[in-house]
Amino acid sequence: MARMSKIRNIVILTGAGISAESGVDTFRSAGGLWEQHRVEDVATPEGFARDPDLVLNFYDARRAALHNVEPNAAHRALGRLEREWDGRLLLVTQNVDDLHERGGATKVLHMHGELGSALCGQCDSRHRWGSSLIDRPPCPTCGMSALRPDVVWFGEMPYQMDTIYAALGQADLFVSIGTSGAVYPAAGFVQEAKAAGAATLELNLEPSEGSHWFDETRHGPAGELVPEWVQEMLAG
Ligand code: BJW
Repeated sequence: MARMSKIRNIVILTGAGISAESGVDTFRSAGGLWEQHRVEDVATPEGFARDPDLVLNFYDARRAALHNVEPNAAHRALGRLEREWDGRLLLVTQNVDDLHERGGATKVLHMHGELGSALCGQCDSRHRWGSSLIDRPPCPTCGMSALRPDVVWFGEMPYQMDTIYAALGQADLFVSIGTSGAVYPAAGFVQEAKAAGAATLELNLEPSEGSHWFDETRHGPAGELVPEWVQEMLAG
């Protein structure tokens, strides 16, 4: 990878493709979640208002399914990079699973929220949450039965955008892993990083919608590409 010796600050963006080899469904691939469910029904505030049971069941099932999956070589490689990289590293994920953490990463920014968290629609408090929401448990803070999945739906603001844009503005290298580049603002991060002078690298099974923005693209399974790239970075 070009300019490796000058790289100190790395920003990594991951998407559903990094968890595909763990058995977690992606969204837009053949047979993916958006072929099984209408996005308007399960990933918008309007869909939740229309049919909360449908949405709560959808996320309860996905939360429960996390018990049956394990991190793969790509998650573990990023955990290793966090431990061994002596520059700055920000790992931003669009994923709501916890496979980065279980793969050894400790500082993960979940910009689209987490299945393991519940958000109170009444008082806005957020709570670690491991069980189902369909029976309308009370919010631990305000007591109202108003908990929803703490995930970011279309039309809602992703989490910690100020932190992400600040890191992109100082990045020497931006790496996008396993994301289709179909959803903003994440799809625009490569352009932000480029504007700040960062080198940009895509690691994805196939060319994403934004492949042409990257200086370098490598195509193949994340479970192979990510450990190879991490090894290159740590070898200097
Ligand atoms: C592998 C692999 C392997 C497979 N190895 N790779 C018009 C233009 C521009 C923007 C907009 C617009 N109209 C509306 C918008 C904004 C909207 C948007 O982007 N819409 C697009 C559809 C155009 N965005 C928003 O609304 C966002 N908020 C926002 O903009 O706030 C500002 C605002 C606030 C208020 C009012 C107005 C504006 C919020 C977006 C929220 C996205 N939420 C979801 C659901 C989260 C919860 C859940 O998990 O259910 O997030 S949607 C879904 O897509 C999920 C993902 O995080 C996200 C991205 O998907 P991802 O990760 O890229 O997965 P896939 O399946 O698409 O791709 C997988 C890739 O992996 C593929 O390329 C495969 O090839 C690859 N792959 N196997 C390596 N083994």
